[in-house]
Amino acid sequence: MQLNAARPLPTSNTASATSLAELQAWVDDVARLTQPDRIHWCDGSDAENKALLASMESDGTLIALNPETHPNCWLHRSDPDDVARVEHLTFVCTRERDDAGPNNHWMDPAEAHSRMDGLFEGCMRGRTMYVIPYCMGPIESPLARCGVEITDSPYVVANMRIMTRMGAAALRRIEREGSERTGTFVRGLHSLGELDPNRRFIMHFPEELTIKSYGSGYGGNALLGKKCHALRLASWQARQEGWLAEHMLIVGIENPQGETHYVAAAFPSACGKTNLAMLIPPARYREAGWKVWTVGDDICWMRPGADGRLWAINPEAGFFGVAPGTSAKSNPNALATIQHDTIFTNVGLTDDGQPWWEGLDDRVPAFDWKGRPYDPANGPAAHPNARFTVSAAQCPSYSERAEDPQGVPISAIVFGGRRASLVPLVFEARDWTHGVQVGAAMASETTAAATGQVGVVRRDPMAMKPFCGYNFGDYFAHWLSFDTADAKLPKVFHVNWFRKGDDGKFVWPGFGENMRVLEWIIGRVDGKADAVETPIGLLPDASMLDLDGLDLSADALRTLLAVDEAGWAAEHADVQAQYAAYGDRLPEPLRG
Ligand code: OXD
Ligand code: MN
Repeated sequence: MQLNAARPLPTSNTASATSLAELQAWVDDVARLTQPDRIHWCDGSDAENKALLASMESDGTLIALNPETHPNCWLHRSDPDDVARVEHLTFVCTRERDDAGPNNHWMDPAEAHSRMDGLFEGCMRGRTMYVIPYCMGPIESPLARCGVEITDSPYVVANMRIMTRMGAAALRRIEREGSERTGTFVRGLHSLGELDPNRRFIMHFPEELTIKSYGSGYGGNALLGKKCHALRLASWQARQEGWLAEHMLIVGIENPQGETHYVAAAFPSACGKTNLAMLIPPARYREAGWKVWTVGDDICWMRPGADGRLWAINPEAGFFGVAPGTSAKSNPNALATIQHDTIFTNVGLTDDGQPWWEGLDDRVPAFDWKGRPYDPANGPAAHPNARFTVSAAQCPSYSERAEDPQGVPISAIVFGGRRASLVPLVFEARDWTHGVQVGAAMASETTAAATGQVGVVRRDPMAMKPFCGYNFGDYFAHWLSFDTADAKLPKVFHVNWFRKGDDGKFVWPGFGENMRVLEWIIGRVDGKADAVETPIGLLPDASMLDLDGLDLSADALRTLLAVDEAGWAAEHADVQAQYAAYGDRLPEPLRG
């Protein structure tokens, strides 16, 4: 393998050397600690990527998929004990414990550094250390932020190349920001270590803009630009600087008049953010001229613009989507996106080398995600948290505005979770403060995206429980603070696609049909749709939604749109009981 070991040299004057000199000093320190055999500075080029993929193919890290059906696609089988985020091993290490809050695991920074440095000592002997400069957000965007990840995993390099703007352009921005003193970069140190779950930690040091991750190669633990930087550290920075870093998709809804409203929607992991971001409207809507544009499927950075509106970018450049359940029915755009140049992780395989997962189609796979001949007695062929990593630019519905350095203006914020009971299909908050209350009270059933029990309802405020890098009490106060005199804030909604009937089946058809709910939401934003006032907010009745062509019984509609006041009183009491942990930090509007 030909890899370029050259170090970056400052390209202009001595002042510009500052950040690169700092970067070089940090890389030298890390190399002294971890003792790699080689150091490779990633430039993000095609040649570099090709060489890395070839070397991973030759050592078995990647398996080439069928080149006829899936050109340039790869399968990675991870260690079976390393398939999801590990929230119990993820820490926020602030000087004051209360700044991390009861919503995070906390460790004293000095103790955390010494524990991590103990793990990192000599861990890259025999390995290559990759230095990955990356930018979260379009390279020229004032809302974007840079980081550098050091890793000993070529799989991480290949994934970071898809998920971020990685390489030479990011390094130039780091250099420029250093010389202009306009920004600083996040430092992320990662090693696969021994992939031992007992020697695994994901540590965040927000006050130092530093991440240390050891012992896992799984996306959310190892692609440090994603959850660690773009959510946990960015949420901390965002609070200090007056913006928001959120676990939200961004989608553009274009009406038949050609006007596009951008909606940001927060759902917990594996609750359909990718599907909603890539929604294909039902035929009637398409014929009438409705279109849906994908800006992002997981993370949204929003900042008030000069016009008082919130302007948002997707800091990522790719999708790290959940494969199981993705099909021609649930998400045709995703399926089209992942036909080429995609890395699949922990999916099954057909006998002709195609990726396969439960819910894709009715073929029978030949191998499961562990590489064993498929036997249903061993469980599903694909791990329930099997993933695809793919460039967003390959998505047929990718929005032109996704690359706009200024971002897109947000008309509506939508919160949602998996709730089998109580929570109606959709409701609107009365105002911003109520919207914050609604988001803060969110709950959802847990999924396979994190290790632990699946299907248990837990509170997940703004879908940020695993990702907020500071005390939720302060976070809620930060959200409330956006309601200033000249702000033109988005309307706030809550949706629930996952309501079940007495027979245990989903009542709402979901997927493309969610367009009907989005139409009502856009109608509310435009002042064109009606709503009924209820104790939990503003709801449509059945006559206010376009339900044409849907086979929903009167009973089903009652289930979807009724407000069970006694049930909501119990919900409120549960929310208040959980808030008690935030003590004085809980802002007044969330009390009582
Ligand atoms: C993700 C997650 O991977 O939320 O996006 O776990
Ligand atoms: Mn996510």
